[in-house]
Amino acid sequence: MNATLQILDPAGRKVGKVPKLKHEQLLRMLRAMLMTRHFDDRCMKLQRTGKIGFSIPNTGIEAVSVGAAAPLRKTDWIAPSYRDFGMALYLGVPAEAMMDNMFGNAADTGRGRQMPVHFSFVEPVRYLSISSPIGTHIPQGVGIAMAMRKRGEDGVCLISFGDGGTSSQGFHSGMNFAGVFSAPAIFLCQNNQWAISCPLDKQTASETIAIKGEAYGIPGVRVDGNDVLAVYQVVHDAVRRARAGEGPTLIEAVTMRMGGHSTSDDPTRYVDKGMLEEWREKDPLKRFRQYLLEEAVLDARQIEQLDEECAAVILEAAKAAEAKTRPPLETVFTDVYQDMPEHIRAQREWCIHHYSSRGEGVNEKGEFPL
Ligand SMILES: Cc1ncc(C[n+]2csc(CCOP(=O)(O)OP(=O)(O)O)c2C)c(N)n1
Ligand SMILES: [Mg+2]
Repeated sequence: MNATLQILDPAGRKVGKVPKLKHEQLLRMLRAMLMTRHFDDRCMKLQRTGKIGFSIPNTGIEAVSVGAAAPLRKTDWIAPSYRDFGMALYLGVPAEAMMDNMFGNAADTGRGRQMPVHFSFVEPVRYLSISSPIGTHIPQGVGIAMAMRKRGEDGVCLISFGDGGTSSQGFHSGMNFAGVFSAPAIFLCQNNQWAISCPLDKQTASETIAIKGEAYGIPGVRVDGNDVLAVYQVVHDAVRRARAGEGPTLIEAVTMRMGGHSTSDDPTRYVDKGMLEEWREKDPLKRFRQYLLEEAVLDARQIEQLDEECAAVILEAAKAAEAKTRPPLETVFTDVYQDMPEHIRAQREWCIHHYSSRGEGVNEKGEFPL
């Protein structure tokens, strides 16, 4: 069994070797974790008040996403899971761009074609479009890593997935290929104990998820996923190995999904209250905050101010995204072909004519509604 790396215990006390990080970096990590929690909270409220259709709770797993994003460079790639708000927020994606996706408005990079939470960014981070099917992005991420190597770049690809994702065919083929060809990939499994209502002991008979690396010739590391410094350290080491051509690493970040699977789920039907209480004590934000206070990086008032500032930024982002127009009907036909084939052009014209003739507000440019 793999030992679990911990640097901060649940009370925020140092129990391991602390990575050398500047105050600005620590602050940036705290800010991204706070932003993630507020983004999550705001999205839940927007969904419960009928303003957006769907969201994916991220509360409780902030340290995994932020700790894993922190060692990356802008030229690296991320093949994310849908529970990775913190990666985008840490790497500088504006909250408003993420809210544009939540509302599926005209400014959304996916033009409202994807579900909410299915972000896709090129700038300021190479963030592969999120896939709903579990595990399909794992071999895609390995492909990205191999492509960077073949081009002579020293980039790496961070591939993030859940405990349920390890039962997918994509996990097997991705890990196997990466192991054989030493792909510069980091496999980050966010073991949050559940795959919707399926608990970990029904997901796998393996002792740990990290141990699965052995079958593919890939080192497996287990880390406390609620300890942002420990996650940073193991991902930092894995990135260094991948960049140096030493091959991939499988990381199991042990954490807990503190909310439902999605806004369509009722976890009270299957998650034991006692289990939630136990994990609430291990809250990643509480722990990091305590550490920063003890190290005098920030005082309580500064943390409170930062928290309020993050809440305000998220609220403004939501308001701005809500106020934007919907994507025009035309966008159903754009972004696929550079030169639109004749049969698609004919469908486009039929579509615009059809909705205009029903009085459903489409102008000749395909803008909808008028
Ligand atoms: C191939 C496939 N099978 C089933 C589903 C339905 N589904 C959506 S999320 C999910 C659970 C995934 O759990 P896990 O990988 O642990 O990620 P988590 O949601 O816990 O972050 C399932 C079964 C799907 N999206 N794709
Ligand atoms: Mg899970």
